[in-house]
Amino acid sequence: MHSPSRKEFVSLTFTGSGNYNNKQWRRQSCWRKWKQLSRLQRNLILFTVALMLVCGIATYPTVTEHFRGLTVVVKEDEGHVLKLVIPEVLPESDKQNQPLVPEPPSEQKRPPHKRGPPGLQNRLQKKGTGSDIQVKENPIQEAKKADKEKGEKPLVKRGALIEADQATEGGTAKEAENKVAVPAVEQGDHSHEPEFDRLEAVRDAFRHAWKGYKEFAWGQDELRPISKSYGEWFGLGLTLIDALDTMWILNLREEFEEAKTWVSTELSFNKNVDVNLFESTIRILGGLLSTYHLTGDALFLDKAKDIGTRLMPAFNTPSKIPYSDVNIGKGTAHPPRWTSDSTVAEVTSIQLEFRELSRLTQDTRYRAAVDKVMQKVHKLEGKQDGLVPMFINTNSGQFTHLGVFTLGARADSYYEYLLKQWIQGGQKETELLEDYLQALEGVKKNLLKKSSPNSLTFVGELSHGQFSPKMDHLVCFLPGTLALGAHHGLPADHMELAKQLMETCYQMYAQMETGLSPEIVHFNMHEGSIRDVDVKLADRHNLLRPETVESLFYLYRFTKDRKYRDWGWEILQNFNKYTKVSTGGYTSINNVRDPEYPSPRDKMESFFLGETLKYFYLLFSDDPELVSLDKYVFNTEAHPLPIWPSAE
Ligand code: DMJ
Repeated sequence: MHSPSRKEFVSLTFTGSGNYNNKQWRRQSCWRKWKQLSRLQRNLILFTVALMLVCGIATYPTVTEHFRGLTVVVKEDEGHVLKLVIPEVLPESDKQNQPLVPEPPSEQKRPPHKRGPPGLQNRLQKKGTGSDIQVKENPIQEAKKADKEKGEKPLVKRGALIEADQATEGGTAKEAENKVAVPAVEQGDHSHEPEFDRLEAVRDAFRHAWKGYKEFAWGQDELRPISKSYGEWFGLGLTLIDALDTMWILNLREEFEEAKTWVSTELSFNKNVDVNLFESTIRILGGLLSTYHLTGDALFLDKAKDIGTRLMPAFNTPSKIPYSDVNIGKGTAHPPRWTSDSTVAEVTSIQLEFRELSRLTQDTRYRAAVDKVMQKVHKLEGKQDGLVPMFINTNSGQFTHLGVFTLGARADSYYEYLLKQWIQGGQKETELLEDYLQALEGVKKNLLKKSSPNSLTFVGELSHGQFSPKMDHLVCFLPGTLALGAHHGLPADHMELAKQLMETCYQMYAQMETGLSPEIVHFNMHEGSIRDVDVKLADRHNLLRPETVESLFYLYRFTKDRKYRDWGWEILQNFNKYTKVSTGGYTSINNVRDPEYPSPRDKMESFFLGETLKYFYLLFSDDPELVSLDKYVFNTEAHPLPIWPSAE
């Protein structure tokens, strides 16, 4: 019998001086040593060898494809490490639902430029070298392949949804983050897919958004999709009205009829409520007017006239520059509590709607009020090369906070409406055109710069002579507006600039880990920068805004360059992946830089239905007569209004 101590310690020694040529001796020696081992030791060795064998087989793809349902291939490390869950060790029921979970990329793991160099990003993905994960030979993929071989439409699998059920209303950002389901679908190349599929995908997205609104927020201003509730702003069914013409354009007639019934039976503007003049003009008045034009239904014109008339007290100011807020029930108006200033973009981006209301009703008061604002602003001092400050005083009628210039928040749609009013009125109002052209020269001279290292053209800001390379997502309306101007006969270099800025706006999406743009970016300008775009912590949110998709639509309509559609398709897929809530609706998110925890904000803005989805649909539609840009001009909330016949 061996002593316990001998059993416990065995050393296998291989000496360099042994007779290695004597094979028989070696076999005998090994066998003897093997026999000397305890059963436990032999079992341990056998188990280790077996484990190594299994691991070897499991990582050898051509073998595993025959035995396993799923093979995961990491194509390129872009900061993600995959945790593999081998399906065989799971119960059958779990296998079907098991996502591939990318580990949250730590700061060290993150390469500085995650999504490939600008300009290359799209091409990389198309070649299939840029995507993180490919799922091969699982049943869905096989079914897709089989469908394709049969010539049938392949099954399009979507990303995992944000699970509303798992989130708490009013939870902390961290709590909310933990509720986000992780996407489980590959990002492949869909550029070959027929436009029909893309149009259907937009209709699906609309239906999904509408489902949430209908179930949890019907007749209210905004859906809160995570908490399955709603938010009130004006208490006027903002989302429903903003979405009316989108439903018409997307040919969602059933949904449209339901909404129309609500407008005719429930919508009343006789309410003691303060509304923002600009927001209610562009969303409600604009939405009702365009729906009237598309449908010919007088109900919408009656409602438009009602709200338009109730907003008029806003213009009763010493300067005739309107107040920001109106009580539509009492007929009183006032500036915000803390100032007597109004925002320049707000007082100069209500003209298309009030002018059209005058034309339709033959009541000149609406147009007179808004034209006066434009005439005053045209003459004001305080501009720099046609660029306007962000505030204007309702008493003095003068610009305030002088010396700060942006094409982003508080000034953006001033520039947009200069051009669009000129188009709306049949290109006769030369002051508007002059102001527009001068402002563009001002942009080129003061705000237009190139980023490093990839020379993206961007529009920054100016503060008392100091340039800041900050650009709001809101500025991405500009490529579309420039292209629209060029289409209506303005210089061809406007179109060239539009194309450059369009690329920049696309990169604001493509360079983010979720493929969705943040609210604000800062461009790098110094030589030797590693990447073009930086995002500050406070600016990482995405509100489902439309501007980039809007510009893609214009650029595609005028150039027919398919890349604009493909960029739009990528963005739509990323909205589906990171902002879609499983129980209905889409949510704005807090963090576009973290695909694992985009952190839902629990709010679906009305412009997602009014603008973003509408522009997606128009981008993918092949019908140039579906809201022809020679017949209509879109207001800043994507509501098409007619270009006036030349006689008017
Ligand atoms: C919309 O209400 C309008 O497009 C407006 O001009 C800017 N803000 C939002 C969308 O981002």
